[in-house]
Amino acid sequence: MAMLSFERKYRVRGGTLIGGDLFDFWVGPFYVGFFGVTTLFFTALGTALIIWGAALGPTWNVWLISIAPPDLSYGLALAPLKEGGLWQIITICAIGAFVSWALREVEICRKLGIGYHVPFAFSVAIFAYVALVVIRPLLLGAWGHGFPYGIISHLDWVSNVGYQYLHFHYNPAHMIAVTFFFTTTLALSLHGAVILSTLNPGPGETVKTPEDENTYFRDTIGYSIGPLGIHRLGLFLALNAGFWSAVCIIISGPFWTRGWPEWWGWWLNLPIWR
Ligand code: 07D
Ligand code: 07D
Ligand code: U10
Repeated sequence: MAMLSFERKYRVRGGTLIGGDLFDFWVGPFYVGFFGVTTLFFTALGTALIIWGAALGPTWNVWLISIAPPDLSYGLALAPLKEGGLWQIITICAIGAFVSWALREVEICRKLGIGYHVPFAFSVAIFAYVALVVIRPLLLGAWGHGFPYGIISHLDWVSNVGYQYLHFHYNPAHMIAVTFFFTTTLALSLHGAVILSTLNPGPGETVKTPEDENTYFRDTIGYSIGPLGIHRLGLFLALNAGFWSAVCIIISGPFWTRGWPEWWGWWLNLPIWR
């Protein structure tokens, strides 16, 4: 079915989680919905506050603009706007916008009658962000442990926090997360490549079948996971990358305060070596 006639067919009322028919309409290609409105509200407010924070700061250089969280001495209290309070409200707006976006995705899934896989996947990204700016700061007792909102400054934060634990590569959950990230790109490159090789052959050649895809992998590595399986695997790998990232930063500080290389002492202390 052509895209435009398909849209006419499915663009019907219903499936909303909240608000009934009130915002159940489209503007151009965009579905609006109650959560579209809340997305726009939080995005507009958050962006305006970032621009205000930038105006207070020393630079308009887009790479250097940075909105810092409050000093550690404020603990878990609210800080004055110019001393981290802005960061706190921007964080609320960011979470409000991300969660609204996920719920708008849910409403669109309900309209289409498809599974909730996409909003579920986005929820894992939101979880990683919340781990950084809410869960870990709460466990450490100060909002000052969140990362600053700036393009270069957030890189400085990652490096500084990494070196606080001497050698972040020794964090076992970071190892698992990195491995999942790498495996995700391997899986996507294999999948993209095999699909193009069969479905987009040279001029004059015929399009091949999923059997050819299966056979290719059976011939090379002895096993094919299949056309549905590769998508399950891809989602599994990608969600684990985000999930273990959240784990690796939540345990750094709240559950392990020394350098990460030292964590591996358990291996040297195994009774079998004695
Ligand atoms: C391609 C989808 C499109 C999204 C894009 C990002 C903004 C920010 C805001 C000026 C894959 C849009 C960017 C809206 C502008 C202001 C105030 C997604 C795609 C194009 N980072 N990070 C980047 C964010 C964290 C790290 C780039 C966000 C953690 C490292 C971009 C978050 C840690 C490097 C960016 C976030 C961390 C980057 C490219 C939130 C650990 C890089 C992102 C909300 C996760 C790379 C200069 C990209 C870079 C980079 C955005 C969090 C580490 C500016 C929105 C604190 C090591 N990050 N980041 O393509 O070039 O994502 O930095 O959590 O090297 Mg970051
Ligand atoms: C948090 C982004 C969420 C985004 C959301 C959406 C918008 C809208 C609008 C485009 C999680 C935002 C949307 C704003 C945009 C439009 C229109 C994603 C998030 C909700 N590391 N490390 C990781 C590697 C080192 C350190 C994760 C590799 C060093 C610290 C990943 C290497 C030291 C932290 C990872 C390496 C160090 C991490 C990041 C190599 C520094 C974290 C991915 C090859 C000296 C962070 C939860 C992620 C983390 C993290 C990879 C090296 C420190 C596994 C490959 C040794 C402190 N590192 N790292 O989490 O786990 O994405 O955060 O050397 O905090 Mg690391
Ligand atoms: C996949 C797939 C598959 C496909 C696919 C895809 C996965 C089966 C069939 C999809 C994949 C791709 C297309 C490939 C490329 C994608 C990526 C590389 C991922 C990264 C994507 C991007 C970088 C694009 C990001 C763009 C976004 C998020 C759109 C932005 C949208 C808006 C701003 C509007 C949002 C709408 C809302 C909230 C609803 C309400 C709407 C309205 C009221 C109308 C519109 C209003 C506006 C535009 C105003 C905007 C105002 C804002 C934002 C406030 C700002 C305020 C200020 C003060 C500045 O598997 O195969 O093929 O295709």
